[in-house]
Amino acid sequence: MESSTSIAYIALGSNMGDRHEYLEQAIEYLEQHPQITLAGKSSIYETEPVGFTDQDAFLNMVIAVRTSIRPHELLHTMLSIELKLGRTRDIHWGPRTIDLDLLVYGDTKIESEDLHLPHPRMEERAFVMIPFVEVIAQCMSDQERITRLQHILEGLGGKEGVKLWRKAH
Ligand code: PH2
Ligand code: MG
Ligand code: MG
Repeated sequence: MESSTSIAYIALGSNMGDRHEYLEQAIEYLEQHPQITLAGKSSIYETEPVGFTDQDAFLNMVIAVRTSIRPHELLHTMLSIELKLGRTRDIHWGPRTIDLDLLVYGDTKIESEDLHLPHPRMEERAFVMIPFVEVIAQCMSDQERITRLQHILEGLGGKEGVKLWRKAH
């Protein structure tokens, strides 16, 4: 791996078919990329659908990866994995085999048409913040940032819709 690497955080979600298998397969595909290594993994949570509520419950988790590829190339890799795992885009916010969202890429800030970093709505979503805070505590040494995120999480609504499904070991 090249010397210049960053830690990126990716949210995974599935609410169709074998949800757990889709999460596992997505992680496997990411790890197959020669410039991506897994750096951390949250527990898996079963979560009530947010936004479009007339759909099945999700499994959600967050992973950390160490990578030397740039944010847009990482996003492209994630989109191609979604396609390989049968993702279609029929209903906005509707059911999906797998959804991979890039949350954070190091300290990079991006505002482009297809990519906003950090993810602009992540701090409003308990199904993202609960696993995110769990995994950053494994991977980040920036205690100030961790504490700030823990405070946001404390004040966040919708946490009752997020239940531990499989604890990370
Ligand atoms: N993703 C959405 C919309 N609503 N709700 C839950 N619980 N989990 C998700 O991953 C999710 C959602 C759009 O990406
Ligand atoms: Mg999403
Ligand atoms: Mg998405």
